[in-house]
Amino acid sequence: MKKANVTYKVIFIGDVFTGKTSIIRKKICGETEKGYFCTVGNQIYTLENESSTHNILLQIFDTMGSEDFMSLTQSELRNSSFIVYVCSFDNKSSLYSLKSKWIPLVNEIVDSSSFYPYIVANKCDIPENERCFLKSELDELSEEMNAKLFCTSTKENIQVDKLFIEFFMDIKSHLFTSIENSKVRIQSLESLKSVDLSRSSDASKNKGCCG
Ligand SMILES: Nc1nc2c(ncn2[C@@H]2O[C@H](COP(=O)(O)OP(=O)(O)OP(=O)(O)O)[C@@H](O)[C@H]2O)c(=O)[nH]1
Ligand SMILES: [Mg+2]
Repeated sequence: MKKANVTYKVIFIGDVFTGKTSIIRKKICGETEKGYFCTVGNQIYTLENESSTHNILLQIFDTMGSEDFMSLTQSELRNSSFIVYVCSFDNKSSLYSLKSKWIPLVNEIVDSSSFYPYIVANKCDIPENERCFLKSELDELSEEMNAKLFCTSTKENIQVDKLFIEFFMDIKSHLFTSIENSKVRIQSLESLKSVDLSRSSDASKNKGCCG
């Protein structure tokens, strides 16, 4: 049986220098960024995976963290199945920005039930005593938002693969639920049909009674 093709969009957002590009390129190209090259324009990468019934294509949008380009990012948020909020352990304000800027921006544009929120705290190779915020602050935020939390390091290759595997796991369970839902829909349509039939026989009975 030919498998159906499905495409899901993932968008990485967050302040400059948090490591959005590094995370994506670590997974897609296997490379660790040596220097800093600020992203210019939204870059799109693709990643494929299969389930027993579908070929799944992940379209990954790498955005610019700079305030000047927020309108470009804004237009890409729509139709995203996954929104990944990125902050980094070397910068306290990158976490603060998620709360004050990025999360409100998303809430303004898209319905919270239309995507899976993820929080990524990058640069977890930085020793705990040198980090600019505590893991407990992330736990609190992820719980509040019902978001999955990943602490990644592209430098030491920590949790980068796991993050992308999790997208596919969510997609597979979503697809499975949709298939199950469509089965339920078919079943309920069948039961509706039998209700309709009995109603029409009732109606004809009534008609006979009144006529
Ligand atoms: N220590 C450490 N540094 C990292 C890690 N990931 C990325 N970096 C460094 O952080 C800097 C910023 O990385 P980028 O991936 O370019 O950041 P960005 O979020 O894409 O930045 P913009 O495109 O400007 O929004 C670079 O110098 C990277 O080498 C990490 O896991 N650990
Ligand atoms: Mg970038």
